[in-house]
Amino acid sequence: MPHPLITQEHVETYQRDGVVLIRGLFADHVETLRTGVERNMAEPGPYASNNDKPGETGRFFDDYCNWQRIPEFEAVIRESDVAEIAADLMQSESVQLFHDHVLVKEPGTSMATPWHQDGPYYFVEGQQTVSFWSPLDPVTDATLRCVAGSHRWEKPVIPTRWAKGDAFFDPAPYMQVPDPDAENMDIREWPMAPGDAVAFNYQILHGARGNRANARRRAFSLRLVGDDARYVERPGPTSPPFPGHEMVAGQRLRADWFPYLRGAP
Ligand SMILES: O=C(O)CCC(=O)C(=O)O
Repeated sequence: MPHPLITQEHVETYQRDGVVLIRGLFADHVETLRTGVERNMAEPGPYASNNDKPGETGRFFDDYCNWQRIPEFEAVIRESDVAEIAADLMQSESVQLFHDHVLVKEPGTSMATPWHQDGPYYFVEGQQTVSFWSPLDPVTDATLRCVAGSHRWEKPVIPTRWAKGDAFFDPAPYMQVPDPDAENMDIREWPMAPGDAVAFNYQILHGARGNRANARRRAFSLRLVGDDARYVERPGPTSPPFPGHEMVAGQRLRADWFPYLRGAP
C-alpha cells in the first residue's frame, strides 16, 4: 500500500507519465520552508543567482545545495513524509538526498524558466529519480509545466545556462530544446496551493512562465534518487558541480555527502 497521501493511481501515473501532482505534500511545513527561503535569500550561498538577463523585469532568485546550512530545509527533509512518498513513486527501497533548490520569482518577474530536463545537468544516471517542486505561495500562471512522457525520450535535451541561453556542453549527443506549446505536446500544469507538490522524473522536460502577478512566487524543489541511480561522467562541469566529490563512473552517490533518507544498503 502506498503512503496515505497518495494512491496507487499516483504511482501508476508517475511510472507512466513521469509526472504527477501530490496535493498537500508539504502542507504542514509551509511556514518552516518560508522561513528557510528568507534565510537563504538573506544569506545566499556560492551558487546563488538572480538570473540577470538584459530586458527582463523583476527578480528571479535561485540557489541550491543549502540544506546543510539552512536548518529549516534539513528539518523538513527529515521530518516530512517525502522519503516514503519518493520510495513509492520511484518503486525503490532506498531514497537518497541529492540536493535542494530554491526558486523565487518576485512580483512582476518577466523571465520564464526555460524548458529543460534536469537530468542532463546532473552527474546522475538512472530511472529511479524524483524532484518535488512545491510552491510556498498560491500559484496559477507561474506554476510548473511538465511534458508528460518526456522521461522516455531517446535523446536527452541539451542543457543550457538560463540567463545566457548558451549550451552547457557540446550539443552533439543531445537534442535541441523543443517548443512544447508550438508542438502541441502534452503539458501538465495545475493551479497549486502552498505545500502542494509536483513530482517529476529528472528526465522530464519542464519550465515555468514568468510571474506577472503582484504576489511573490516562492518555490522549494527537492531532488532525491533511488536504487538504480549511479554517478556518471559528463562532458564538462555539471550543475550542481559538487567540487571534490571524487566519485567514479558507476558508483552510487557517496552516502556521506548524499545521505540515505531510508533504505540504506
Ligand atoms: O521554479 C521554477 O521556475 C522552475 C523549477 C525547476 O526547474 C525545478 O524545480 O527543477
